[in-house]
Amino acid sequence: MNAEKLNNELDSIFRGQSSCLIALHSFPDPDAMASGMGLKFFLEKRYGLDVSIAYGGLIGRAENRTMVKVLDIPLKKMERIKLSAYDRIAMVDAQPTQKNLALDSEMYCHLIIDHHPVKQEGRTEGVWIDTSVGATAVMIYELLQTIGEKISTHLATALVYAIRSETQDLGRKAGKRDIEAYLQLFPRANMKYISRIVHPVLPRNYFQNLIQALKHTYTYRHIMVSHLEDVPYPEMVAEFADFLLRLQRHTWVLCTGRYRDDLILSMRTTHKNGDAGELIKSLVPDERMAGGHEQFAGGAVPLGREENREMKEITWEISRRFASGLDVEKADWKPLVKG
Ligand SMILES: [Mn+2]
Repeated sequence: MNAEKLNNELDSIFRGQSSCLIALHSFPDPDAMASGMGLKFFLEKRYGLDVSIAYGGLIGRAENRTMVKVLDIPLKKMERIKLSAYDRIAMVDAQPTQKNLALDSEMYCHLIIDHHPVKQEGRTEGVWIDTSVGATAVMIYELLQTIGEKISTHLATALVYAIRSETQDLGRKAGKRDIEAYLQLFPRANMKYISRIVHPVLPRNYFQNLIQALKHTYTYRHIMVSHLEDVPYPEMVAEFADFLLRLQRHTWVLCTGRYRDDLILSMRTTHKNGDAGELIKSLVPDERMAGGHEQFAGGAVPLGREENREMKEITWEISRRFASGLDVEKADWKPLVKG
């Protein structure tokens, strides 16, 4: 399947309809938001539909909040949406599963566009999944090219930022198509907007969270673990994992943080052929709740009413299995910072 082929299929899904809801995963990232924006534009132009974009959870990360503000992305909260008011439902950068919270898992999505591995085998109609690109935004760009409509500065900026943030400035899992889309969109994007998004204003509690996180970070040889306890928003776990991976001579990091009823896990490695996606599956009780690529992976462990003491036991057991998965038995963890 490619954009051209999908475009032919779309007629039977959308022609004659009047509205569509685009569902993003909960806690949407730049790729999800830009993809939603791009698909909205496509459906409006090609089928004259009334399109809303909705997400569950919240947008916590300062960069993502700034992106919504600067690019004026029209997002609605899923809880305020009346699903029956829409003729069609589309999902981008995610697939309907029990765990994406934004939609009922029974809900039928007429269209799915995603670059993550297939979560539910079998269905082909209205589904375009392509794991060979670094971002869903690239697929959306290719789809937009099939209709030849002029893309606005806001949309071009969103897609450019999505590709660069999802691939760490084209350094992580970026291939030929990612680079091509990026270069073609780049002249149409607004660099002042991008700069504001990349260097967002930070709330005071960001620094409190940072010091808290640093105090909970331990190292042993080339491995780091950090257990952030309660986090104000789930993406903070991945954000901090990316940050820690910059420590010299350390090549693997695992971060955990508790958000509501889940312990969120985020793993990173500098090894191009590391197997983070496989290793993280061995750390969670249900391997369907974890996954990723060579260098980055994420997962979740559902929690009960654990007290702090039990939480410590759980997270240290996860650390032990993480180290053991990297052939380090009996790690003698040392705090990263003093005091
Ligand atoms: Mn994505």
